[in-house]
Amino acid sequence: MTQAMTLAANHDAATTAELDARAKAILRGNDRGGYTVPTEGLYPYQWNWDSAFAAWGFAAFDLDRAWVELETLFSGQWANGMVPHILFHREDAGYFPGPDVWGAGETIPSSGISQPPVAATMARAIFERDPQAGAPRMAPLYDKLLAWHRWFYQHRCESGACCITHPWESGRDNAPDWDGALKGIDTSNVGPYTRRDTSHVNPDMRPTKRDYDCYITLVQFGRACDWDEAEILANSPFRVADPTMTFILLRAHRDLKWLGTTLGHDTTEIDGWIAELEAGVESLWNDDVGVYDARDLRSGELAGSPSNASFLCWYAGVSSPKTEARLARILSKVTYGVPSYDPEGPLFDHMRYWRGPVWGMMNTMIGMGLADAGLTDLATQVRDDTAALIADHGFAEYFSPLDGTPAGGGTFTWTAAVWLGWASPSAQKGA
Ligand code: 9WN
Repeated sequence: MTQAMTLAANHDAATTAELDARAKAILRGNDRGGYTVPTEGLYPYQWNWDSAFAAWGFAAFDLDRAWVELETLFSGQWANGMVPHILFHREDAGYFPGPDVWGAGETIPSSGISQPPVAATMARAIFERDPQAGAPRMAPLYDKLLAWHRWFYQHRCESGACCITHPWESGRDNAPDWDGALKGIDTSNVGPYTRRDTSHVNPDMRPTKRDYDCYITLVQFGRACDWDEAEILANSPFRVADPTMTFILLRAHRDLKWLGTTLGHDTTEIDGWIAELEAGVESLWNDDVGVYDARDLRSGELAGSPSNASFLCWYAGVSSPKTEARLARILSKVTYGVPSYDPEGPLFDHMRYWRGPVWGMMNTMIGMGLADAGLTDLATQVRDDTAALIADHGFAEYFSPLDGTPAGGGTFTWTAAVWLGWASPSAQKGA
């Protein structure tokens, strides 16, 4: 029994039913009418991959609301197929950078970049709960998902890996994966701005000032290009192939193909995308560090960052015995897996955002992948660690892998969704 499992077994603070009820109340409480904010205050808008997880969480108790979440997300889709990483439905001074800084959006003011495409995978899971009722909702959504996946193929896939044009696009904002690529960015013209995140949460748990200068410089660059992908591709100082994006997109393609086949569509185009990513993903393997790694497409260099993105390989249907051993080792070093960065790595920081803390929704994808691959012991360990973390430390945005200290925002949507959809003992009974 791992340390986390022992903690879970011992805890008597709340029953499963109480935790299920709390998780549902968090989703309801973060519901702003058709979309769910990640958490009150810190993130007052609709975020892309958060919303896909929210939809899946709602599906545990309100299928109609689950479909509405995805429908609202795709109502902000651009004509070129891109689905933005933030939809600014209603202005809120509590978040920076807001719509005035991004200067983007078509039907709805939005950011100018995307986020990891978990939506097809979550749409499939929701559809499978009740295919008959879901069919009229899934049919129009399928076309929109297909257009988004085509956008990834056209604008983000290079040599078989999926890249990002901004650290925020990966969803792992300040992961050490981007440190090298960000080093050369000149931020001297960024101008004055006021961050809002550090007034909501402890700055030590957030990206640094230098990180933010780079983030805002890249937003200003994209806006100066009028968010034209060809111009961004040609001239952006930041273009990095990302294991998170690559594995999540590969998995999403497989689920989209399943949906297309089920709905009676020709999926030949998707087959081509799958074949390219299957072949290309190995270009991200870093044999020196023993992980799937980020690669700076400007310099060609691998980042040398042992992050939890590497453990998404099974979720994408990619088997990797070396990665199994690495995961087992990392889990043996922490109280709660899976840390976002190897605790034995030089940059490990147990409370700083994507440089060490555990994220429940990453664990969910890792755990699901392990289960699909038949790696039952590891899958169970990752799920039990996640359940113990939430049961003992609440529904926080992220947590210390060393002692479970909750960090970032509280009453967090995707943590509640992860509980309802996967980590809760009641989710396992229903599975
Ligand atoms: C920038 C909403 C989002 C998540 C990201 C997470 C964080 C935003 C921020 O919050 O990023 O997109 O302002 O820090 O890194 O994964 O989608 O929960």
